[in-house]
Amino acid sequence: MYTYYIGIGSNLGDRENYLSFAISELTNTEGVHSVVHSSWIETPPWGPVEQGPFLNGIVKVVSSIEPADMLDTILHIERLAGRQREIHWGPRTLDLDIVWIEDTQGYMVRVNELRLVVPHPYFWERLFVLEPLQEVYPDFLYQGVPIRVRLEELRSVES
Ligand code: A4P
Ligand code: MG
Repeated sequence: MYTYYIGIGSNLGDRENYLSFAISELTNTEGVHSVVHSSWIETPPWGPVEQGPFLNGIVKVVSSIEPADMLDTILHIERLAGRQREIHWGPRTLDLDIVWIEDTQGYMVRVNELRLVVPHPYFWERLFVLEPLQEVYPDFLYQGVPIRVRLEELRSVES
């Protein structure tokens, strides 16, 4: 069994509807035991592409699905939401990224494959990931640093 923390985002069309759609698809996926999500937060676009604001959150999924199959599951849900891959880091109806995985003992699961890298490479730099992650996982630590401390650092750089 794994616990997945999946980053979710949308900045095209009816954003809230795409996020709800993803939640119901994940909930109805075979091998998924529970789905809990953070609140949705509106965030300014991060990165070099000029685009509209995102609605972001984190979805916590407990599941027996193996990581590579979970990637296929989320890519399938993105396609169902009409996601087209055009611009890297560009606007999207639905983006699902596996941010963090733990095993049953609570140990982090690392994946380093061509198709899948976990922890997600930029997650520790991104307020739009860490703010909702803190909501569903307040005791989260990365390399010994509590998420609350990291958020303070990132917020002080931003302001
Ligand atoms: N892939 C590798 N590792 C993973 C993983 N941990 N989770 C591969 C999911 N996929 C992973 O992804 C391309 C390929 O990455 C997948 O086919 C999978 O095999 P993609 O979603 O098509 O490409 P992308 O989204 O353009 O790139 P990427 O790196 O996912 O972009 P990001 O990092 O998601 O950035 N600003 C705000 N405020 N909020 C956002 O949500 N998102 C982005 C996109 C930019 N700015 C943003 C936001
Ligand atoms: Mg993505």
